[in-house]
Amino acid sequence: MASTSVLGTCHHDCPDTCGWVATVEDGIAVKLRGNAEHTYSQGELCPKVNRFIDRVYSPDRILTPLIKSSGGFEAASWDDALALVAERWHATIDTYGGEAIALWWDAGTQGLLQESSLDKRLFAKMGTSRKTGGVCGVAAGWGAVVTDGTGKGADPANVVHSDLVVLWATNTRLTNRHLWPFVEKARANGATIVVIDPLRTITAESADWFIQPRPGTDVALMLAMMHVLIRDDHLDHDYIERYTTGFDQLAAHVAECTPEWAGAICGLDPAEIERLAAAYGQAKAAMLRTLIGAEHHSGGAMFFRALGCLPLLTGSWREPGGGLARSVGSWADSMIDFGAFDAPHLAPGPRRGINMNHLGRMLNDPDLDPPIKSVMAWNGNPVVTQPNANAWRTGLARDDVFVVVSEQFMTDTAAFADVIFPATTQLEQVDVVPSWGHLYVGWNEPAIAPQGGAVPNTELWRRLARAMGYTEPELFESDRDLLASAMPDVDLAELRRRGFMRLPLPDDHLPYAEGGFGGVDGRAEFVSTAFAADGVPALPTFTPPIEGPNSDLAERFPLALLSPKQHTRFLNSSYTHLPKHGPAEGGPFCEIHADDAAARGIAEGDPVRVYNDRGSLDLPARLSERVRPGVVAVPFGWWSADHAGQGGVNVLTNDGLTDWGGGVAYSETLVEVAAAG
Ligand SMILES: Nc1nc2c(c(=O)[nH]1)N[C@H]1C(S)=C(S)[C@@H](COP(=O)(O)OP(=O)(O)OC[C@H]3O[C@@H](n4cnc5c(=O)[nH]c(N)nc54)[C@H](O)[C@@H]3O)O[C@H]1N2
Ligand SMILES: Nc1nc2c(c(=O)[nH]1)N[C@H]1C(S)=C(S)[C@@H](COP(=O)(O)OP(=O)(O)OC[C@H]3O[C@@H](n4cnc5c(=O)[nH]c(N)nc54)[C@H](O)[C@@H]3O)O[C@H]1N2
Ligand code: SF4
Ligand SMILES: [Mo]
Repeated sequence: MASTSVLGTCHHDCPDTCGWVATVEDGIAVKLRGNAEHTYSQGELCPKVNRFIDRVYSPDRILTPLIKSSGGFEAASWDDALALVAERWHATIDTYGGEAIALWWDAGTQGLLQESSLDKRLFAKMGTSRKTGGVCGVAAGWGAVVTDGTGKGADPANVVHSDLVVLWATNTRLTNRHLWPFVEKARANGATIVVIDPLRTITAESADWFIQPRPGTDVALMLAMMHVLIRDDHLDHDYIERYTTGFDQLAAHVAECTPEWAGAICGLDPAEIERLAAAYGQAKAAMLRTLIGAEHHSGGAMFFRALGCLPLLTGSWREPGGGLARSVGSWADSMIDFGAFDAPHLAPGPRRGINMNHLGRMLNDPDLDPPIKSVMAWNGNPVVTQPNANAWRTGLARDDVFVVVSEQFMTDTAAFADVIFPATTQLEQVDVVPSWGHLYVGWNEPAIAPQGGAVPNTELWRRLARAMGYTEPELFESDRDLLASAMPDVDLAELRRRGFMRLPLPDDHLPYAEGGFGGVDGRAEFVSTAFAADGVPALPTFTPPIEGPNSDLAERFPLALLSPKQHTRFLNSSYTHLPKHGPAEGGPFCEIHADDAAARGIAEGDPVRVYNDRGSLDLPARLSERVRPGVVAVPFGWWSADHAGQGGVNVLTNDGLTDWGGGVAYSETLVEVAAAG
């Protein structure tokens, strides 16, 4: 039997970007394990991807194009499905213009090729609307840029050198599990591990110190920390002087932001805020670690902007193990030219931008001009994962909207499609995968042939371009040529042979030890001219949540709903439907504090209805000490079928945008919970 080992890289929207080794026997993948050589992931995958082979060979895979008919879906040939789509798109473009076609895609694969590459060219040529905004990381990134002038931060692996690790709005043990050993190493060296989260997560359970503020109030906590740092002179005056601007204005601005003031907003004991600020000020190398959770609020960008001010005050950027570690995705521009796939010259003219978070709303807008007549969705499952999901359901159900989806499975979104194209999995496609959790880039060599008629996204874009009758050579570039054009200075043969490669950054990478920020004169900015120009306060400022306890809505819907990732076997809404994943996670539920439950006559396990003006879900109640009074939590990732056809938790969530950057406020959602049944 011919057995080979093929090096690849996990493509999932996960910071860990693990290296893997597939064992292939007679063309069939029989084993997938972590690549023990991989410097960061060190031979381990995770409970999701350990069973990836089941996903690849699942009997539920979509393996031919499907066309919707009156009785459901019918298998079609590639030629027929492509011809139908091309005919409908040409008709739409002729009647309404290309902008009547809207795009939605996410990071279902984060591979350089298969996330978004040739699609940029095809849809420029068609003159479709552009996708703008983001569900994951744009508000965070832009918020960080406001303070540092660059979205770049510390290497999270440096956490091993820290003496204080603050895991702020991140559930490391679940969402970033390969960083946890680094955190434990810091603890073994004497570091204190702090978790700041409104939910007592599994990471909070493992911390030395858990701080549980009200959701959406962290900026007040940060301002109080700044107040104490300045009051007690826990400052690196030299660092502030050399590398920042606006300190005097900041000092005046936070003079009134006492721990008592913040304690009342955050629902925390002022003494605890004093202790946190003192610990932060006295630490030699305090690492702030955050990922995405905090951006899902109306003040999402301000969170990152304000957080960035803390290490500027203490100068902890000077220390290995200091600074602020969030997504390191943008460091990959040291190796990859992310503009290489753009081809604006192909576009017939300027193209309307549609924020991906508002496509659901816009599908229901009768006055939209031009109207949306077609949606092309790939690399995601928006009907489950976008907020205000009922707007998506009614919008995509419209008869006059032609929906095209590229998928591996019949997701809740695919079920709304008029045409579905079958997509390959990572074992079947070539790619290079940059990471947002570490400083290595991974190669993904296809281990097996594409299953059935499935094709990589890049091949779909080539086939669609041909079906549309286009001839520009840019639209047909091969995968290997695309990679070479985006990574001209990289020895791709070497990357392929080794499976991964470090970005060209030094081992002791300390980005701002000696300044080098991206603001005016290379400084970081306590006062932001960019924010002010856009109507956001120039100084870090706490603004109460728009859909929060002080809003009019709170009279009818007094409980704040959190809906974070909680499942070890799901990746967002992926895997939920597979037999060794969904059932093993049990099912969805609503966590509610005993006081709130008692006030509503709810006991453990009772059926409850969680509702607001956007939607309603029936769930079992779980009386829980993990949430504080006034806060409830429902896990995210379950499909509509797991909720008796009512949709996932996102039928309840808020699609209001963040203050800056075009992100969205999932976690700023008010609901009421009532006994049902
Ligand atoms: N197992 C697993 N791993 C995953 C994923 C998955 O679905 N499953 N998803 C991946 C993806 S796409 C991403 S973006 C990352 C996200 O990684 P993280 O950002 O670490 O995860 P989240 O669950 O989005 O948010 C983290 C925490 O933020 C908290 N939070 C919400 N609002 C607030 C607030 O106002 N203040 C504070 N302090 N905390 C708040 C939530 O309670 C949650 O526990 O995880 C990735 N990893
Ligand atoms: N309530 C709530 N909602 C959230 C979040 C939350 O914490 N709470 N988190 C938000 C965040 S941070 C994120 S990133 C989003 C994630 O939301 P989505 O991006 O929608 O993520 P998934 O649900 O994993 O869907 C990915 C889909 O891509 C498909 N796919 C994978 N690889 C390929 C490929 O190569 N080609 C094609 N064509 N398809 C492929 C998979 O089959 C899968 O169905 O969810 C957001 N929604
Ligand atoms: S999902 Fe994340 S933790 Fe799991 S194998 Fe992929 S990169 Fe690693
Ligand atoms: Mo995400």
